[in-house]
Parts: sequence; C-alpha cells; structure tokens
Amino acid sequence: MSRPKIALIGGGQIGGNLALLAAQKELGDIVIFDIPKAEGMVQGKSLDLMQLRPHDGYDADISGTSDWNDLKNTDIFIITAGVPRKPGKNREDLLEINLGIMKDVATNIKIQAPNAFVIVISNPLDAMVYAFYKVSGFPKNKVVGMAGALDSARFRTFISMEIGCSVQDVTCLVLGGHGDTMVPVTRLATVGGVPVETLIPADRLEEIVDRTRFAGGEIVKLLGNGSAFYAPAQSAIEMAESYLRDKKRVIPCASLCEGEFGIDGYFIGVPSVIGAGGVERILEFELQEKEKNALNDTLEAVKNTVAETKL
Ligand code: A3D
Repeated sequence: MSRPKIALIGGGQIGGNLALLAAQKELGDIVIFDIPKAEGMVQGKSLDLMQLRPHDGYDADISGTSDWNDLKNTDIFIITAGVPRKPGKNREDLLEINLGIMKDVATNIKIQAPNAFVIVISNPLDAMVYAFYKVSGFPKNKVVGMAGALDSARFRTFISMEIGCSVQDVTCLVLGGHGDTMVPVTRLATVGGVPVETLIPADRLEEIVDRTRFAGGEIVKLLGNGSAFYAPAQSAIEMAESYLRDKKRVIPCASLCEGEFGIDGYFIGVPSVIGAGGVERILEFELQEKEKNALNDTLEAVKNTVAETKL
C-alpha cells in the first residue's frame, strides 16, 4: 500500500509547521503548495524537512510546488492559503481577500482530487469552510473547519495554568464560531473528572473564558506580524491523523449542521467524530438555556459573515 498523499495549500507559518508535524507523525507523503511567487520558499522548506529526516528517521517524501497538477489524487488537503490577521484587526477583516483565494483553491481541488477530505484553516474560518463547501460541491462529510480543536486547547491551557495541574487531565469543549462570540462551555469543563466550576470561583472562570475568546488576538498583538501557528498546526494535524488512521476521535470542529443544536445549513463548531468516513457524526446534546442563548449569538455572527460571501 502506498503512503497517503497530504497536500498543504499555503506554505506559510502554519503550512510549514503542518509539514513538520505530519512528517514526524509519518502521516504520509507531503506536498506543500503555494503561489508561483512563493514556490522557491515552499521548495526550500521541503528540502529542509527532507534533510531533517536523518535525525528524526521519519519516512515521508516532502516536496514544494505551485503547480496544481502535482496535487492529483491527494487524499487529504489542509488549507491555510490566505492572509493572517494584523494587530487591531479581526478575522472578518480578511474576508474579501481570502474569499477570492478560497474560491480559486476549491475550484482546483475539485479538479485534482474530487474524493479528498478537506480541512480548512484560513480565516474567517466559518465563512471560509462554507465557501469551500459551496464552490467545490463536496459532500458535507468531506469538508470541515479547524477551530474548536484550537479554541478548546486554549481553554484547557488556561484552566491547567490556573489550577496548576497537567493539561492532559483537563477536558473542555468550546462550541460555536471561531470568533469573539465562541462558547467555552464551563459546565462541561473538568479536571481529572472534577467539574471546574467547583474548583475555580465563577468570576475568575469568567475571566478565563474571556481570555479564551480573545486568545488569538492576544497572540496577534504580541507577535506584531501574523497570527498563531504552532497550536493551530497541531490542532489540524490531530484532525488529519484521526481521518487517515480512522481513529474516530471526538474533536470540536466546524462541521455542517443540518438540524443539530437547532442549526441548519451552517458550519459551526460542534463535537464531531472524525474517522475514515470524514466527519462521521456530530454528537448532539441538550444545552442549558444560557448556553443556548450563547450559541444563538455566535450563530448570528457566523450568519452575518457567511452572508457577506454572497454564495
Ligand atoms: P501565512 O504565513 O501568511 O501563510 C499563508 C500562505 O498562503 C502564504 O505562504 C501565501 O503565499 C499563501 N497563499 C496566498 N494565496 C494563495 C493561493 N491562492 N494558493 C496557495 N497559497 C496561497 O499565514 P498563516 O500560515 O499564519 O495563516 C494562514 C491562515 O490561517 C490565515 O488566514 C490565518 O488567519 C488563519 N488562521 C486560522 C486559525 C484558526 O484557528 C482557524 C488560527 C491561526 C491562523
């Protein structure tokens, strides 16, 4: 059996880290694609990663290209093509430029690999994954957005920092859109099985929730040029691994809801089972009144951005 073929569309900050992590996990052979102006850059990164192999010992071929024909028969695409946020700007400010890029990418992926699984990372996430789905005409189980995995990892991080415990023992779920209205569900957060609401006072927990909501912006401000890339890359790799190895991990992802949580026709962050069938199932559960209202608010924000795509 040949190795799976993984294509990374966009070889910038996240793209480069995706390539490193995918290679180290031996998920498959990797092609990094970027615009012609950046072809040398992705070829350089690929060569560098090939030369890391003797140290790490991973078996993976890594190459860079700007030719869509090199992406024929790809098994899985991870899309970061576009521009990242700048300090003082929000994700929605990227819509116009990244939408044009996403339309072009979706059209080409449909030609080269119509049966592939696609993970979208480009922002504004919920609108970009919707745009990919509409333009490509791919089935809903083959298209998903990475956001909840990262937002939940951020929530877990801040809780573990607060409690002073291993992050491995913190479980959290962040629902909704990938924006300031996202919904970290405090009721479901646990540390070693103990509800976090019994360990952290409500007002302090609210501060942690707020920090989670604005965690991306906090990093954008600190970096001064660009947005987070290590944790976003690993979040997407977890999703890719679950698909390629049929692990059926339950990961919060922007999946297409068709009635789940009362949402119809929008990609939004919900707990999703990712396996060989792509998004195999959305785990729906009863929300409390306050959580329902918060989810409605985030849905409105997603709807507004999606409406701007005019798709
Ligand atoms: P960056 O380092 O600028 O890389 C983007 C790459 O895309 C560059 O190398 C561009 O040349 C390339 N590109 C532009 N147009 C095309 C095209 N038509 N085809 C192929 N490649 C193209 O950005 P980054 O890697 O830091 O971020 C990439 C995207 O991810 C941005 O939109 C970010 O806002 C987004 N992002 C999302 C999250 C989520 O959690 C959803 C987190 C962090 C960043």
